[in-house]
Amino acid sequence: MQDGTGTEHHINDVISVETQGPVGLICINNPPVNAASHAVRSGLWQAVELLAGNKTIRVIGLYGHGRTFVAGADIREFGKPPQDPWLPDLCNFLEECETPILCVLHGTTLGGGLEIALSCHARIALPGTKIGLPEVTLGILPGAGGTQRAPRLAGVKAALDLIVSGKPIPAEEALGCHLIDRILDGDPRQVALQGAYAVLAGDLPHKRTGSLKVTPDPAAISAMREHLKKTQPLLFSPHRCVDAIEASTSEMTEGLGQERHLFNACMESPQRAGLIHAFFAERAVSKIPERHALPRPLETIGVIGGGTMGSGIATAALLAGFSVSLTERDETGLSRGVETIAQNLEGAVKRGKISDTDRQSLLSGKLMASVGLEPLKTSDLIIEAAFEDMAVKQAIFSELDGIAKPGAILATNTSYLDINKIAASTSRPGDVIGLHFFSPAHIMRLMEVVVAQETSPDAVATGFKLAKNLGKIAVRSGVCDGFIGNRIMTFYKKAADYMMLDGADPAQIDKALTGYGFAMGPYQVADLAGLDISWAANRRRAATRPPEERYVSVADRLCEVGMFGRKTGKGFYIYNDGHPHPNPVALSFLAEERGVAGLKGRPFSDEDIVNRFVTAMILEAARVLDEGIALRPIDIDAVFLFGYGFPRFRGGPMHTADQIGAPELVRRIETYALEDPYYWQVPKLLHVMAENGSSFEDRNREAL
Ligand code: 3H9
Repeated sequence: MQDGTGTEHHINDVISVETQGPVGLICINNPPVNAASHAVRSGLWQAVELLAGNKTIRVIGLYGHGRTFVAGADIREFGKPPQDPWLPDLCNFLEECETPILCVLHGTTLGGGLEIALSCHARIALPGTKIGLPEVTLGILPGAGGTQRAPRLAGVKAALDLIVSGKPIPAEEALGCHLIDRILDGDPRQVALQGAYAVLAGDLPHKRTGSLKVTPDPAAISAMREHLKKTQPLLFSPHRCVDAIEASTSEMTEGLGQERHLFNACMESPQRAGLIHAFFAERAVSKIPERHALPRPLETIGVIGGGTMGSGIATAALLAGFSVSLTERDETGLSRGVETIAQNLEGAVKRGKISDTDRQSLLSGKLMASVGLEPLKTSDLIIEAAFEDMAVKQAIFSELDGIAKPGAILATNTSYLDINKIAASTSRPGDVIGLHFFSPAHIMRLMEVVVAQETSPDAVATGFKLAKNLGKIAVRSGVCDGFIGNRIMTFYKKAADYMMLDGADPAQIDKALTGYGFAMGPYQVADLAGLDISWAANRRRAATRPPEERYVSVADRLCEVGMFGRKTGKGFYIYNDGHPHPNPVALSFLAEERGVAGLKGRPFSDEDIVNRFVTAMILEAARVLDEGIALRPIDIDAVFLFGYGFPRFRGGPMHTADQIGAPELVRRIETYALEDPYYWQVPKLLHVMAENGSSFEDRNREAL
């Protein structure tokens, strides 16, 4: 950490100081991301006090060791009793320091890290640095002076964009809006030293950000408020961010006071807990029992089937830089697949993901398309996305067994079928795994990695590695009908159908659930996915459906008259002008079905709809957990957050269950059971939790 001639002194485990003539250097070394933990805050305070008290030191250079300068406050400390010094006090202390402090930004200088930098008196970023205030994505606002100092340097409009979007910007843009003073190449320590001498020489001006005045911009403030009202009406913290930035036109101390008040309100909001849970869920899912196994090499990916799923998977693999071999049964299917991939890639160009030249070279250089399985003999990993039928899949896997090279991973994209049976049709069940993508596969972030009885640990590790390469979030699931996501969805979809039969119209159910924060309601989802998809599964399950189970056949009847949802323009809704309008045919089928069941239809409040739907989701999720299909509650949360449009600010179904509490969930289920004792049965796990007062979070903590 030191290669000069000065003296080095460790303040504590994470902060060290060094003197180089008139320059004092402070280094933060708190891997992995130099989060501003209590040790960092107290060590930094002491280091500045030490150097500021040394009359020979005329400038201080502050930098971070490792991959980044401080990436934010330590999120793990949120919700625990605060420990002095607080980050806001530290930032004020840095700003007040008589000795000028130069800060070097590198890596991802985010949140509290940027707030530290803004409190220093000059800032230099290394090329490639990403600079941002992402607090809003965690349900809070920059609470260590960020809402006051960013507008002082960059103006109200730029501060609004940075803080309300939460999106990091490149160093060049930060330079353009004066958040930083210079971009300089080198390692952080060298740049700190060089910058400090520039400050000493008067080449790099230094100033106190808090002493600057903000020019009011009421037009930008009200435009942002209007925008948020339309786009994020349910979220709490974006609106508070605007309030705090508006306060930056006051004196610094007054603005900081206002920021504190608004920050505390965000911290107390349940949305903060939900969003931070979602942040950790995204990272927790990779902590699987197989994480120490060595993934197999991955260069070429084979895809069997050129339908929507197969083409989407091939697109995702191409976009991640893999060579892809697409196969189909015949030329017609193959050209349809290639055409879909070409369209998907065009979409990626439009979204700015790739250039048109990239698109052309992916299509001509990385994609190989052929009829029959033979060309897959060189693929490292083969994903079958053929028709959802056990006999079809077994035939493919048995043929593949004779073609795929030794060590190739044989994956199925089945969404419901028993992977143990598919694996049994090969002589190498250890290589067989489920990789369940979600449609559109090149866009949706979730991928379930389904581990069958004999799947080897390195095959599982390879599935996770593939997900990482594709930019997806992989969740480990055991084998059952529908795995984690579709199994739970099949169950809660019934709760929606029963409410529909008992009196709530599909549009009311969808509206209540989107009002709760779901991206779409169950009937909008069904129309989008295609009613014909569940029609096939419904027919498959019909033979084993117990007589006590209520069954609502509106969707099946729509399929019988050719209404498959969006793809045919009609389903639960009609889409003649691009917008959904209730389909009278669906409503008449519903009325007929109510008549046959002797039901008049009773009113449901939106609250009742949400409670029944979410309770059903939690009920089946508790069973999935108890059976060991999901490793931990947080894995189930990740599935629903990243694959099923569950509102991120609510943290997922299991996090929501903890907010409701097991005793209340048991009470609800027992009440609903008075109407339908077959469907509403309290799962064993919820009974146990209600009795011993434990939570799903307790289970996460034990497992992680
Ligand atoms: C804030 O600053 C509030 C202030 O305004 C006011 C206070 C008063 N804390 O993502 P990765 C962990 S709010 C604790 O896999 P990458 C992470 O959990 C904060 N831990 O790496 C993981 O642990 P594990 C504002 C953190 O390279 C490990 O580091 N800042 C924090 O893909 C590696 O993370 C943010 O919101 C943290 N702040 O991405 C930034 N950050 O290995 C949040 C990370 O045990 N962080 N960890 O699973 C990020 O966006 C990404 O982590 C980052 C690196 C881009 C930095």
